[in-house]
Amino acid sequence: LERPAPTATAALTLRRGAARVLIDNWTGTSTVPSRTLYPHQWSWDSAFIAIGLRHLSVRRAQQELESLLTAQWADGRIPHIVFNPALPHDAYFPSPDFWRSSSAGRAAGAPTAPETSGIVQPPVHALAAWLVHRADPAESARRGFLARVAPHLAAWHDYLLTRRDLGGAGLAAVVHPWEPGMDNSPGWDRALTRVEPTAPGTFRRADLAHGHPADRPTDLDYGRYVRLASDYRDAGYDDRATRFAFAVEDPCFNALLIAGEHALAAIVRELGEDGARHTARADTLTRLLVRRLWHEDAGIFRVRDLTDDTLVAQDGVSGLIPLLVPGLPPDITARLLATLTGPRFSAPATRLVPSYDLTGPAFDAQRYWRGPAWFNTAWLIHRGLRTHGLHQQAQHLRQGILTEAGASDFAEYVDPATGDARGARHFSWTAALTLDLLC
Ligand code: 9YW
Repeated sequence: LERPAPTATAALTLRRGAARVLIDNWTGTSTVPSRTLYPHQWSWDSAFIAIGLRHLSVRRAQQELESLLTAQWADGRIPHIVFNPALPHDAYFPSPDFWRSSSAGRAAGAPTAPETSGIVQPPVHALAAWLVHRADPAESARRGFLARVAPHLAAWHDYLLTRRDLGGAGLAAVVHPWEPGMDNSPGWDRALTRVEPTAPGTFRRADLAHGHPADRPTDLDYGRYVRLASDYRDAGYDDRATRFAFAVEDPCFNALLIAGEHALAAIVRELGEDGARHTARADTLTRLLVRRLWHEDAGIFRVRDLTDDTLVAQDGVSGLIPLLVPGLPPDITARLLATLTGPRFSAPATRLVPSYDLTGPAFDAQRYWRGPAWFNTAWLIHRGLRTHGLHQQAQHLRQGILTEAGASDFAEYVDPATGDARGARHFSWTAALTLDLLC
């Protein structure tokens, strides 16, 4: 049975609870995803967090994004983690002395401080910056917010569209399972079989001190993550020199890049310039996304494994996120909606979207990105449904997000069938996106 939708009083309680999480997780310059599990600044988390924070404090939301941008590398990449220098090195693994950005990343343009990771995460930042601006355009203009962030956002997208066009067709590739933000998704399994794992005894996982092993990636996954990251580091984080054992084109990552290019077009128009270059890039990317990643029989976008140029036959929530793209051909939008509401991705009791096909061979309701429902992907799909005028379906999903976020105490992820909380609680993007849907 579906849980009832929140009443007005419940909505107020939910709003207060979400605000409390964001206040407690604020460090003074940015927000940690979780006080226990993720005590530094994460790239796409900060973008989602800013989208919620704008309803509490526009200034704080601006600072969230701008603190991340101060760690941008000279080659344009925005690193996936910015480390808090006040914390001990063993607070999170891999730590700054693993990534060694300020030395190993020097040639690629890493800052001398702060220390960062050397890989990236999905480009949600331009969309976040635009939404933060829209929350209070006058305040944003007074502080010159868009004028300051626009060049950084353009350099970030340029990096992805040039250095990361590893397939040579125009889409951006990711080179580590942490980059698409869905660490152990079954979509990477095929490509990861080629990666020789680093021996488990040579590193110590900090995540298991705070997370249940059954909710987290396995030691074998971690061995492979460590191997890929250390190979990239040892090649100076140089995208031309590294021989990538793992390189894939991910639908969610590229859909967010398209949404980001549309946002960047709006940003530069707001600054009185011509946004046509970004709109044209968004249109080209949309065509490429369909041409390279759409799977007609499966009715969903799939991951392309660049090593042998093959679409991977594993379907996950990443393949539904292109709903976010405004210029999607209508027949594809209709097929995506059918997949979203069909037996593979609909979880009627929670109304949320599982991270992996409920009927797929690798489905695991508990383990991280192999089945559990996440709130950021639900928020993106909600936005996509609204983009295409599918308001009834959007409202259904919104109710699921609000109900389950509250019932799970703002969990990192939940069992899609029962809503049982998994991973961290008081998780920042769950709170931020709840707040956004309430406002
Ligand atoms: C990790 C911080 C990050 C998210 C990712 C999520 C997880 C880090 O946590 O990755 O230790 O595995 O998969 O999307 O940004 O919340």
